[in-house]
Amino acid sequence: RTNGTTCGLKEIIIGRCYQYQYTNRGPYFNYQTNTKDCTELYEAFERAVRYKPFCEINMSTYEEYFKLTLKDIKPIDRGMFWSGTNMIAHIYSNNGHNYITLEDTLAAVMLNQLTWCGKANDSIGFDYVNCPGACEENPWSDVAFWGLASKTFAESVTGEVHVVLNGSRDATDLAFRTDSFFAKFELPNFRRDQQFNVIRVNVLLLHSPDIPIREKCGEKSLLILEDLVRQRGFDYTCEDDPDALLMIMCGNEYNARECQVARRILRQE
Ligand code: NGD
Repeated sequence: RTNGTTCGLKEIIIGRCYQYQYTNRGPYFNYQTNTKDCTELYEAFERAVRYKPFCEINMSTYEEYFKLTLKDIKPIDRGMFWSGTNMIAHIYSNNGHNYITLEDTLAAVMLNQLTWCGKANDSIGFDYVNCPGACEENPWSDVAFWGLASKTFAESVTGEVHVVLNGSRDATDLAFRTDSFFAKFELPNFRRDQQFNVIRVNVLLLHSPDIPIREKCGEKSLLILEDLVRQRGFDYTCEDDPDALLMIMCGNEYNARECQVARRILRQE
């Protein structure tokens, strides 16, 4: 990474928080119960990172931030996770109207796609020129924010859970990678208590139109995932290219050969 802290970090975070809470609200928003003070949330974030060298942070750095922003949500049967399918999964989740991904929560909306790193002995306290990539002496700094975001979100979901995976990644990058955020921070943190429980993990396995299929349900890395899911006591299902998701993919790749059939069927009178 060669970029520094995003210009206007504070204004963007506070603005996104207001936007999320005061313009997006609707009945579908019942997964976040109370309205929060945006300045207070920004200050919790700032206390965690400002003046602090990037390589000295870890997951506990952000504990207070996520306690304030993410601890009170409870997606029931609507929690959605993704790996290698960022864009499609979010078109499908539809800002929390349909499913709820981490990125549909206030905690993640405020920081998604932003870059930041603290700077010690500095009046501004953020480095706007350059943020380090991974730190050799502290691999946790790199995954501190999104790792704890993933863990906290995974602990909040109950009932049915959906995972959108990519079965068209190239040979070195399987649909279920054991070093992904999903494998390291989400799946291991699904709850299985008496009243607060994940019941079933449903895999939605996507294959990009006209791209060679690497893995289908029941093959290779999907077998590893199924094992892990069942070991933890959850039911497991896997579906290749569910219609709703195929339509989204074909909406983006209208001219793909594999989308022609769907188009003809749609146009039949
Ligand atoms: O080692 C890493 C790394 N690996 C992936 N990514 C990484 N960022 C690091 N700093 N260090 C980033 O995560 C990269 O920008 C990818 O675009 C993104 C997702 O990686 P992907 O597609 O391989 O899937 P993962 O399983 O690793 O992560 C997606 C799941 C999903 O269920 C979200 O709830 O984990 C959550 N998530 C993780 C990382 C980042 C969300 C984000 C985010 N909103 O930026």
